[in-house]
Amino acid sequence: MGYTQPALPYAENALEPHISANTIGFHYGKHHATYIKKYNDMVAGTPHDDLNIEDVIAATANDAEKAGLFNNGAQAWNHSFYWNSLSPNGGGKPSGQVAEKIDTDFGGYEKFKEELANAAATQFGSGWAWLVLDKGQLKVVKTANAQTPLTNGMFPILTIDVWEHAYYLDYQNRRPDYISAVIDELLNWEFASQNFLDAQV
Ligand code: MN3
Repeated sequence: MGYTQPALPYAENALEPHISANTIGFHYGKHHATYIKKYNDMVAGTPHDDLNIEDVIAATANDAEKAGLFNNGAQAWNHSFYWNSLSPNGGGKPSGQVAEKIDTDFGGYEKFKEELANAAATQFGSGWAWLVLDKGQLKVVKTANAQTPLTNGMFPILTIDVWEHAYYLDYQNRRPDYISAVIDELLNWEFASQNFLDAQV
């Protein structure tokens, strides 16, 4: 059935000055679009073409012969989730049920923030840092390359892309500065709250 790139949920310049329109233009318009094109080219005419993308990701995880399909499908999904994890009105402390759960499971927002920033900074090479709900508990995890917590039975709540293409035009080698800007100014807690509620069902 293929996968259609979702519209960016804000203008390309909406995350400035923290992430530039130039970065979003390449990241959404080239990197994400290319993963989706390759995924659609690879899945077309195969038995996997009857499945939605989440099921294709699950079916191809850890299958070396399907690595190309998995990598492009997972990157298509991860990036769609990342665009929604950011908001021009985001950042700072959450409120509501997800905030209470962060207090319970991490011992407060500041400890959560430190753990997320540390995971994002220490992911060696390309990958992702995530807030997930795992067996009823909020956790921070990191994944390499295209890997996604979807295939480990976890519910993603928020993500930060730490591939160099996510920050290099704006921050060059200063990955920690990009991470701080995302956490303090951009994380979309409305999206997180909705994911947290959906994961309870
Ligand atoms: Mn990326």
